[in-house]
Amino acid sequence: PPTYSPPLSFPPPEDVVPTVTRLHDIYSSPDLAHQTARWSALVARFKALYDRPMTFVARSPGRVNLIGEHIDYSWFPVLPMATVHDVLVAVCVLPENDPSTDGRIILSNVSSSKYPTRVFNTQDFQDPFFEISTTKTDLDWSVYFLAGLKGALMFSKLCSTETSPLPTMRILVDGEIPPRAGLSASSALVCSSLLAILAATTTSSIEKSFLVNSSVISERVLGVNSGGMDQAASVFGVRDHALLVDFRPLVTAKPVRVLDTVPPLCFVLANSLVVAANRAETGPDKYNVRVVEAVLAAEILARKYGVGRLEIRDGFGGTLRGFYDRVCGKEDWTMGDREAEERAVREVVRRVQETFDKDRYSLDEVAEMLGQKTEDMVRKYMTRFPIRAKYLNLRDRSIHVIEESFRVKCFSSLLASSTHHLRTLSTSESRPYFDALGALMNASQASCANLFECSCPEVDELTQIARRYGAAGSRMTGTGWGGCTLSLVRADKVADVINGLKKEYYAVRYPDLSPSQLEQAVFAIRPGNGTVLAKIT
Ligand code: NG1
Ligand code: MG
Repeated sequence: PPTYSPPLSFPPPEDVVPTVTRLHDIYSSPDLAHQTARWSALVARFKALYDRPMTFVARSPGRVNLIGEHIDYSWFPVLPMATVHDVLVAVCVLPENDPSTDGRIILSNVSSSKYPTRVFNTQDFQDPFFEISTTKTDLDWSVYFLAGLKGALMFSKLCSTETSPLPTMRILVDGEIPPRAGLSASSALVCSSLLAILAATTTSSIEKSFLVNSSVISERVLGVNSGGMDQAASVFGVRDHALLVDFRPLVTAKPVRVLDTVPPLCFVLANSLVVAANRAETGPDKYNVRVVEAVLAAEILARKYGVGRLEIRDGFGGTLRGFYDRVCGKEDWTMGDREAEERAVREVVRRVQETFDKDRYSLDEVAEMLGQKTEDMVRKYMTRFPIRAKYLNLRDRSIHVIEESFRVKCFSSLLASSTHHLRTLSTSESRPYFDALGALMNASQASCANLFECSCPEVDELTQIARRYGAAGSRMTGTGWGGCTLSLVRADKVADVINGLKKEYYAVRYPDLSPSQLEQAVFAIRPGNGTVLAKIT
């Protein structure tokens, strides 16, 4: 049977955003031809547009999450990977004495018809706490750039980093991450914009953890009370590896190799083409409500079981991780004795069930359990981020979070042990590992659908089709309520799964997709490298 040992013990990678000069340092061989053409086109386009060469590129990838959904904001570790798909922010900083220096930042996009050029005055950003207007229903693409810019200015100031004033800049963005698909194109644009501004204003080296923390907080100005998974995956990504991202005591990412097993593990991504719903305009009904449910559940449980005050996450509230650690009396999150761990999970779930005996509470009832007046509770937890909710479900959300965190623990320790042993196993001997990993993904999907209620019929259907065509496991990835599914597939089954999805999902629901739209909707995906700064020589 699969073993859940040895425990994960990887040295954390160096905490500095690398500066690279060759595309080999970013991409793997299968991607080099395409990327070489793409970067050359970008260089030429920049020169044609601005009549001067770009001098550096801040590059950040998207991410898919293997397992650990909606638990990052409860501070539990998650297991995403960075995608090869990325966003490039190409920059030229105009020197003070250049005749064209005009105090403007011109922001263009290679897809200029979809993402029109925007012009800003550096003067408008003299106060780093400037407002970004997010009242429009459809956010302009430039707000993600502005969030990154604001984050760079704000955090340099708060951390008293030596920075020069914001210079005149010319910028050209080239993104290859399908937007609104649950691949975190938004976070990739925030991270790369933030890095671009830092690179333009400071000569000191930039720490990955600084970039992650500042990107997480700056993306929140767009109205979503997000955890840190997307930014961590984007920044810390390592090719061919998933990342076990932990948020406590600091944000760290341990790379776990996923590709060199026999037969290789592959992942197939399928976009339901139902728009994911954590954007600023829909967050109030969905994502932000889940964050509040998780926080209030943690606070009520801590109060009821007298475990003491919980550490507060980003000035917002306690976390279920905090409660869990107190109950188990342990702070470190590695897999110990599996049976003992499972007993601990059961015990915490039992307490959740004992505390919340129904699945829907009015705000007044929640406030009473919390020992606060409703208006105080609303002011404290439900005003900083927009929320529209009359009822909260504390029980099912908490059970999902606790059990999902255990699935992450099992999945990551299985992967770690498999990379130590699987290469020496025959196909039939390795089969139980695939089945065990797949079963964890399937259980995650069921829990997201039934307890966390963040899936949707189209996404459920994609996972069922993928399993029917041979996937070991299949689940939604990202915020949900649409977006993508990720399936774990053995190399020899990848084509079957992709063809099955095309035939039974896309041909039925989206018969009018062009071949290239179809290629963008369903494809095999490999983990790629994280954020880099590329110097153009
Ligand atoms: P996506 O789907 O990329 O927007 C969101 C959150 C993550 C995490 C997942 C659910 C943002 C920017 N990201 O991801 O932090 O909570 O949902 O696991 O809101
Ligand atoms: Mg997003």
